[in-house]
Amino acid sequence: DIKACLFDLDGVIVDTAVYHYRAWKRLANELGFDFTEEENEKLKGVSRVRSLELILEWAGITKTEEERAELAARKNSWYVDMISSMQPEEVLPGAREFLEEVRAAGMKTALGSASKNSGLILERTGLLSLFDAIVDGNSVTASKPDPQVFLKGAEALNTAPHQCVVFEDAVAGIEAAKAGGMKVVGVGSPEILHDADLVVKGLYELSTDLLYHL
Ligand code: B16
Ligand code: MG
Repeated sequence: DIKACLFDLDGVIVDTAVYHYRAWKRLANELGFDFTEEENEKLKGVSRVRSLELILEWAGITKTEEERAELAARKNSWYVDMISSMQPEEVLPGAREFLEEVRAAGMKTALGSASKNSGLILERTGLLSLFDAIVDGNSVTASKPDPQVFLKGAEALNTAPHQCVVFEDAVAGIEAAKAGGMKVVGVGSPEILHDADLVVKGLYELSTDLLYHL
């Protein structure tokens, strides 16, 4: 039986990827280079520190650890500026409704995100009260595909991993869920997310009875 649902944030609940992209692009442009939208895809679900390392690698640029910390902080200040004015309307189609349905069916909910800004995003979009636990970039030491973020979520909800379903848009997140012994629903394209137990285009396609067939 499924007792808990663990949700990724960016790409599943909200589309903050566009804001991440704008802020990283501005940083890259200030440093005198650019990166493609295709490269940007590789930053989804990846931590802030690792994202910067990848962008610098693509540009063939080396920076000291201290410089990297300053650059990541600069990008984050622009990103935080943008998400500070997010609105409840920016929640992806069906996400709020699905969270409500899951809770009404007696299941617990947790967030499992790489972001250190998840609290602000959930507050701005009015979703905070729909989560029983929040596990995000502030509480993990290993990033997806490591299962830590989801294992901590299961633990916070007092639920065994095999009784949890993870909702994820990133390949690394699907791997993390599988490594943690959980069921996983991919949100996005079936060609990319083929290791998931089920793939949907968005949470609007789901209802709780589909979860019992996973
Ligand atoms: P922050 P998720 C991830 O969110 C984003 O997909 C990724 O692009 C970002 O770098 C990461 O959060 C860290 O975000 O800079 O706010 O700590 O998909 O894991 O919810
Ligand atoms: Mg994501």
